[in-house]
Amino acid sequence: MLTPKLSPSMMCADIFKLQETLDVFREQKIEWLHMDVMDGHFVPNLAIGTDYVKMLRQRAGLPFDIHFMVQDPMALMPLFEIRAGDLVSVHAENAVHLQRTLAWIRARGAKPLVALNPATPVFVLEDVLEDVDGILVMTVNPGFAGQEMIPQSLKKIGRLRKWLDNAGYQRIMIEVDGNVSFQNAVKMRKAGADVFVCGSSSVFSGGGTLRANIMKMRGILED
Ligand code: S6P
Ligand code: MG
Repeated sequence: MLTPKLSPSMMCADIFKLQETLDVFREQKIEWLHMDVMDGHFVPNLAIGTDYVKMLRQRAGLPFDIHFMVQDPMALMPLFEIRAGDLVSVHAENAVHLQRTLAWIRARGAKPLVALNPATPVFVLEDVLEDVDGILVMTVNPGFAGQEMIPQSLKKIGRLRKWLDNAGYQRIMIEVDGNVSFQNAVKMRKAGADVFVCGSSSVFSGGGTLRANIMKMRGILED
């Protein structure tokens, strides 16, 4: 099993406390910052634009995990300065030339991931396993923070982990996104998840300070 890693969702961060938030992330050695890019077409919402990402690049000093929930990723990805060490996810549902898109991401030195909506079966990945470093399993329907995890997601994570391991792809990480609460994170980890998108259900919840919540999540996942 790969070491658990955290990717806090910047869509859930308090913009009035960004400096403080980034300081805590660096101090806590957060692995990636999760950026939800939404175009109002692929999902019924708009989120995180190019200027915001650019501004965060200048201040963050941490790699990004950019999740493109957009109709045409090839048209929009070049507007974001993708860097070596970033994770970049594109959805399988609308990718006609998925392999080409993944190769484009890899050519920029970033780690390509395919994202799957809750209703998308894992077998669509069969012919791109060589081209990815991870699979992002959506555990809610994408578009909004603050939703409930779809319970059958846990079985899907388990099935995917088993399939990847049996096929010799232990290196492929499974990222989980959507209602990764402290409670759900334990179940997701048991099922085989490696990267945890932490949003309003955990690190940005009102239940504790940001630092305390990150430490709690690390503790839970490392047990
Ligand atoms: C949802 C998006 C996610 C959210 C995250 C928020 O469409 O892809 O990355 O930002 O799910 O976290 P939470 O804990 O509110 O679900
Ligand atoms: Mg996301």
